[in-house]
Amino acid sequence: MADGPYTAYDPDSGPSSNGDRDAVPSVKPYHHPAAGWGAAMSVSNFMVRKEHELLSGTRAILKMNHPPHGFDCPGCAWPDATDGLKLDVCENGIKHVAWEMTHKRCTPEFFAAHTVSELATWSDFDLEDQGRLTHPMVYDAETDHYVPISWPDAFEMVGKTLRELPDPNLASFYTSGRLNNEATFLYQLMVREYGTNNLPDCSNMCHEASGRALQASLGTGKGTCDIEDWDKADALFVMGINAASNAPRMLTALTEAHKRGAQIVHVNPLVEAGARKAIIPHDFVDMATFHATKTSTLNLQVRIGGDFALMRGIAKHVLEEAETDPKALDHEFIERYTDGFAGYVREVKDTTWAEIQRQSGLSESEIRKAAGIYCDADRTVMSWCLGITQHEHGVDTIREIVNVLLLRGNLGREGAGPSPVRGHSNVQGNRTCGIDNNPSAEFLDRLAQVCKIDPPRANGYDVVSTIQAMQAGKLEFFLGMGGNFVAAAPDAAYTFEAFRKCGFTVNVSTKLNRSHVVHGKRALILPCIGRTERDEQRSGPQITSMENGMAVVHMSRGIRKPASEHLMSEPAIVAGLAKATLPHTKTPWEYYIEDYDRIREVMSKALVGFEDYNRRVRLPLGFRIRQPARELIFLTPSGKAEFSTVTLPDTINPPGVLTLATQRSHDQWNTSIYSDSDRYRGVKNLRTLIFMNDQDMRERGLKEFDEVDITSTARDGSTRSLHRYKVVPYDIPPGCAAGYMPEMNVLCAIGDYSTESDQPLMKSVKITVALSS
Ligand SMILES: Nc1nc2c(c(=O)[nH]1)N[C@H]1C(S)=C(S)[C@@H](COP(=O)(O)OP(=O)(O)OC[C@H]3O[C@@H](n4cnc5c(=O)[nH]c(N)nc54)[C@H](O)[C@@H]3O)O[C@H]1N2
Ligand SMILES: Nc1nc2c(c(=O)[nH]1)N[C@H]1C(S)=C(S)[C@@H](COP(=O)(O)OP(=O)(O)OC[C@H]3O[C@@H](n4cnc5c(=O)[nH]c(N)nc54)[C@H](O)[C@@H]3O)O[C@H]1N2
Ligand SMILES: [Mo]
Repeated sequence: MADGPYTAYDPDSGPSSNGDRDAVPSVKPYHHPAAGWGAAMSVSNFMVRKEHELLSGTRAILKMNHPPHGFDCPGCAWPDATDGLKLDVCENGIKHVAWEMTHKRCTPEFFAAHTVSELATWSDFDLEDQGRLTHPMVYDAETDHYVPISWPDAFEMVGKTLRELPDPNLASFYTSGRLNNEATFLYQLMVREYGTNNLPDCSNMCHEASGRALQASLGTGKGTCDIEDWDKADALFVMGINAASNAPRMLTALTEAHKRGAQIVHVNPLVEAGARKAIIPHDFVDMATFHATKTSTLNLQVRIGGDFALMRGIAKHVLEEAETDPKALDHEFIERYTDGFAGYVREVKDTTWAEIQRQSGLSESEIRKAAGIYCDADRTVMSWCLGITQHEHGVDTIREIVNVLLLRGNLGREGAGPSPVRGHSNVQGNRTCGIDNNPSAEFLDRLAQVCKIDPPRANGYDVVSTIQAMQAGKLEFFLGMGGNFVAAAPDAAYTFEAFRKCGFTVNVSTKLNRSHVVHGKRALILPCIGRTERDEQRSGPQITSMENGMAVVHMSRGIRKPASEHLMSEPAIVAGLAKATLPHTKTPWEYYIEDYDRIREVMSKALVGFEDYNRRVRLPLGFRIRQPARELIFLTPSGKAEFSTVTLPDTINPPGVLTLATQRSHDQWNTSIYSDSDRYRGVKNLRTLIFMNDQDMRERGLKEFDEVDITSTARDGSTRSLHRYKVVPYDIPPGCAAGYMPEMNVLCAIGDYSTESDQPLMKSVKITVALSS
């Protein structure tokens, strides 16, 4: 159990138990291809057994990712197939949709039957398993129950509180990455009209490092690649991504790349299922013949946090090659488009192979093999996700990835470039449409001019500083627009305590979660319609839009009847809150909600790249937001792509200390747990586990399924522990360990965030492991 009163994370009650508490844990290696029949079986099981939604579910899935009549998959941000022919869905996308379409309902009667203190002891799984929220609910401290409240009363409760706060900075407004563009724009407008930039979002824990690194190197905080670039690359580097679980449609790109002879290098401490072989479900011939395609040429099992060293090694190889082969470097590109090359060369030359091997945990020959693949390819795409970002040196590592790309001119041409793989389906759109606690002056100027408001100019709180402000008693109000803030955030004990100190917490949600049962002194749950559901307003059914991880904005149309007649859409909830909060508002909230075209009309004026939004969003494939760096226009101080020149940092632990990466199982969506199994890693019925290397186990006298205490030591010396986790031997480099979020967030100290990106260090928790007494 976790230190403190967090019984939900107690292995005795099962951290996320799928209801089958007697299920016996087991682990055995998984040798089957990713996707394929295993995924198909898992989907039908999930839909029939768990959600009883096979028929209507199947109908909905056929409309997924198929504009103009379908909705955008609320799963990951991987782009849709552009030919419109394929059944462009995956196992986890389908599970995600089925999760939203469940027949189960979490009603006022449910809340009447359970006190909130009781619910706080339930597992994350059990909370969400109550199904869709049906009514707005308010916390009644006297009875310790949530009780129904009308929408107007709920809005007024928020409005009155916000109107009476002496300083708008006493409130913070979180966004999870699912919120559509229209709701996002209205939300940030409301918050800025109210007077604060306290707009933390899930990006603060996710790809903040990518934005900062790409901004510094290239002058635009996004990747430059399209899905077509993935289709044309000769070499693909896939770093720190569990593709088969978290971006399964990437497997299509990988199998197709392999079939056309492209090289695929995976960089990951674990050899994940997506780095072996796969069968793509829409490839009917392969499905029928059980024909699996390889998805990897080379797997580099880097030490956790060793990616910077690996990239430095690749750069060193390229520079050494260039001594005999002038074509190893793209001299013309470097000369014309980049700045800082000479300084970078010095830095690389000063880094020894010995140091590169020590820091990366890879041998020189392994690194040279990857570098050889890179040098042989005319066009290379390098992609990454959380394995790269959630580290102290995330920004410098991504900048080193860009350095390597620049050496051979892999930018601004087909089949080449940096390509961060984003998480939530609209997390990129949230930033584009203004969710940013550090907004640029240009953005605010334009917003001020178009919306006739006077936005605040000071930077606001991000996720970590929001929690710290709550702890310090400096935050009276919190609104979560989607997501599950307390469970997703680092340092469960600290964050839970902070949340409970907050005067008033409000969550706009589809399902019951931890952020409702760990709550402020006053609390509201505002239930909304989901992506799959029809959004009817005065002018009729509305479309909304999202931006995928490759900057393509496209429309989505919900097709199902809302889960309850009492639900409101997210744009309408924002408008309701805004009207109640801003008595002198200049924004015509109601007018906007009657017809979302009117919101898009103003967005087309306020946001760069959204000209003619209403027409272009209805194009079959939507439209791509212009990326200057893709056109070799660099909005950097030098006007060129900037090499970063950083000395390779030392990230090796003292003896006895392991680095823990907290990550997802195959059967969860962030804090939403679908089951306690992790199929591709061969784990059944167990989440309170820690994957360890054999040698590290031997040194500690541990064997499989031994129960251990895991203790993390923060930079400030404070410690946090989890008890009686089961050890699972796994093929992971020595000195490294892995386990599951959100349970392990108990171990992530609030003060341990990157000095480069402010991101919590969720993939480099320093731990010791010992047999439980
Ligand atoms: N089904 C499903 N899909 C999802 C999500 C989900 O929870 N479920 N979440 C969504 C979200 S919000 C996001 S951000 C993405 C997350 O997608 P991922 O980034 O794949 O998420 P994680 O599970 O955290 O896995 C990180 C991967 O990095 C590896 N890793 C850990 N440390 C290191 C390191 O130091 N170096 C390298 N090279 N690799 C390392 C791990 O072994 C693991 O394979 O997925 C999105 N898609
Ligand atoms: N230790 C550790 N912690 C991590 C991470 C990690 O790798 N390790 N990853 C981090 C990352 S990358 C991310 S993105 C965050 C995720 O953090 P969040 O985005 O805050 O969390 P989710 O689990 O995605 O949120 C799930 C909840 O969203 C609500 N929801 C679902 N659909 C909708 C909808 O359409 N509208 C609304 N309003 N609500 C909806 C449901 O009520 C559900 O309970 O977690 C972070 N936390
Ligand atoms: Mo994320």
